[in-house]
Amino acid sequence: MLAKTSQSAETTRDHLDKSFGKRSFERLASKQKSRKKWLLVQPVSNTGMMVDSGSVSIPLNLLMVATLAGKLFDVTFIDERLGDEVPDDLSLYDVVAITSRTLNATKAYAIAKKAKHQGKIVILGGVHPTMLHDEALEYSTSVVYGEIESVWTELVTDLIMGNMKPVYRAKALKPMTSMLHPDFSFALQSRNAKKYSSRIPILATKGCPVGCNFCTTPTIYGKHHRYRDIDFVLDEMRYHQDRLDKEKVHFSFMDDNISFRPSYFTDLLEGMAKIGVRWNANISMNFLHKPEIAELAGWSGCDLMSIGFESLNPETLKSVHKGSNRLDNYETVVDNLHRNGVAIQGYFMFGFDNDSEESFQLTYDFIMNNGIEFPVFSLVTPFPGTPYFEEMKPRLRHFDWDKYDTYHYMFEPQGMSGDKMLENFVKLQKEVYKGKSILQRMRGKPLNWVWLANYKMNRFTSKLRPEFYL
Ligand code: B12
Ligand code: SF4
Repeated sequence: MLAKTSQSAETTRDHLDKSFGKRSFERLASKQKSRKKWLLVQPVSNTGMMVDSGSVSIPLNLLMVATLAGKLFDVTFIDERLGDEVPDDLSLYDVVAITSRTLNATKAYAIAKKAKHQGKIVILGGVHPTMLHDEALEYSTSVVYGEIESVWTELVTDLIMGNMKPVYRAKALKPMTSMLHPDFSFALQSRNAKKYSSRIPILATKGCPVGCNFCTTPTIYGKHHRYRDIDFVLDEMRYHQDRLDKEKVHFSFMDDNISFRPSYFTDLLEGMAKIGVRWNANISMNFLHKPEIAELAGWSGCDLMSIGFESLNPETLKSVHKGSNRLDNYETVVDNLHRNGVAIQGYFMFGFDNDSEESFQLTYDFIMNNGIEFPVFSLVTPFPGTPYFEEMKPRLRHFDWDKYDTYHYMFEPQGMSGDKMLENFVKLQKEVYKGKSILQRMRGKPLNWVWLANYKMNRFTSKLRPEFYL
């Protein structure tokens, strides 16, 4: 029994490191007196905006935690966004582990506080606790900085030894080659699981070398771009095809920026084309101005690319260090994708200091002239831990994490008053999603879920008012 051994924690860790390499996790589990019971929680945010409503995606981040923990411990998985509830009495559990982004940090902390009062070991992970670990430690026993895989050996040893540290932060990130296949049964066993989007989350790469100053990825994962063996990714896809007994399974890549390494990306596309899946992903524009990449993407089953156009204003793009976006390429990128049957979810941000009333008009013209199928508008939000947050801190209107959902007004831009900005922001959304505009943007497009998404947005935007964003 490990907890009573006279070995020092250090020696035990060495032993466990070897065990993880050579022996199975199950072998280690058998060394515990009784399997510890973990409760894993995906909290629902308090925001009133359309973020955690409707069909939500299976949280791959917490699923990875469950997959690792499930090898050694008994795991219960709760996703509050589905309507699952965290019990008031947590006596069934030894460890309560919660994932958190900024928009649900208040909720995560409330659960953590309750669990800590009941004497549980509380572990907080995810982007927000990573960025503000001192704040997160007020509510927890330990905080995991960044990905769990890179600190798992140390964390699990300390847990079994009863010797938890406040912060787990890897000196070096593990290669992704050995990333385990996520075990979806943890998420799918909920009686509310049908509320999950049918698109299956999958990961091929992590990290992004672009370095936008408003994004957390460069801070947490550096500018490295790590990737999994393509065969592992395709194996995981085939597993789901077998599980669901169909070929055209839809996958949603959770990668920060899947296209960064062109040869890896094109090999992956060729692999997917062979097995006949459908997929969508976040992508930066770097290579999409090349017609052959868009052609390969369409041929390999891509039905949607999510692209951060962010702004039509070159000064703004420069100010946020979005070097991958070249305005000259915007129309070519869109045209290349459209010619290959790939729809575009285009992200546009407002509220920058360089924004003027003209920025809204330019964005409207770009969207309408280029038939962007699914435009998403947000307000620029400096997230804690990013260079942009440090820069904007003195000007931020509040630190109410519930409103850090990219749909709240954060600071007065230099180029126009806040009122004017919000008035234009709402007007733009209403214009783009009014019936006539939808018909214009979607002319000739296949009748599928994108029309439905537009219909929902039409209903949502028709009720919008500037004060919703305050
Ligand atoms: C894919 C993605 C999405 C997808 C899927 C989200 C989902 N439900 O999983 C979609 C498009 C739906 C989405 C939506 C949003 N997103 Co998003 N998204 C991402 C992205 C690119 C990857 C996330 C991911 O799944 N990575 C793969 C997993 C396996 O890795 P991971 O998240 O790093 O998880 C590891 C660690 O965090 C850690 N960990 C995580 N949880 C826990 C818990 C415990 C207990 C432990 C020990 C460890 C641990 O271990 C995990 C496994 O390695 C990130 C950028 C990023 N790299 O984080 C932005 C990011 C998370 N999104 C962001 C934002 C702002 C949003 C939205 C608010 C945008 C909007 N207005 O709609 C919504 C919020 C949705 C929600 N309710 O959370 C921000 C959040 C910033 C912040 N500080 O909160 C990020 C960081 C991007 C950025 N701007 O910097 N997003
Ligand atoms: S391109 Fe996307 S993922 Fe990469 S740093 Fe910029 S916002 Fe983050």
